[in-house]
Amino acid sequence: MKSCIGYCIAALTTLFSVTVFAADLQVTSSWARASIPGAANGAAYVSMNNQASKAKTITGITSNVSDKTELHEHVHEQGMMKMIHVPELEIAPGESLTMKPGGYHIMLFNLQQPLTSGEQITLTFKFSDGNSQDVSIDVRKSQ
Ligand SMILES: [Cu+2]
Repeated sequence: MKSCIGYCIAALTTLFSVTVFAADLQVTSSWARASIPGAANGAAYVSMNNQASKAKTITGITSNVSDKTELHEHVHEQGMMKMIHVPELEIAPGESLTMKPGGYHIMLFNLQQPLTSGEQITLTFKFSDGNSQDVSIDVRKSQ
């Protein structure tokens, strides 16, 4: 019993330190929208805080459920709401990136199968420093 507790604490400590070391960006909230029947594309929202001492620049996103994945932003243009692809986005040290419907979001193009409430998908963020970070997110009907 005692050795088990010791082992578990050691395992937890290792896990914790590895997580803190690897994750410059701490995910503060995340979800993906459950698919409407027949929809080819999906949307995901991942808010994160840059805990590194340097700026982090997102240069690309991939997912395990779509052919193509892009970071998008909504902009108003001549009275119209329009989505634009954001190829790169810098997050300054200590700053947060907030994604939400009508703002920054991740587009999942050509879903391999509909996203179902309760399942998890994995997004991989790629950064300009060559690092990448996997984020598992829950599929829900709404926020
Ligand atoms: Cu979009």
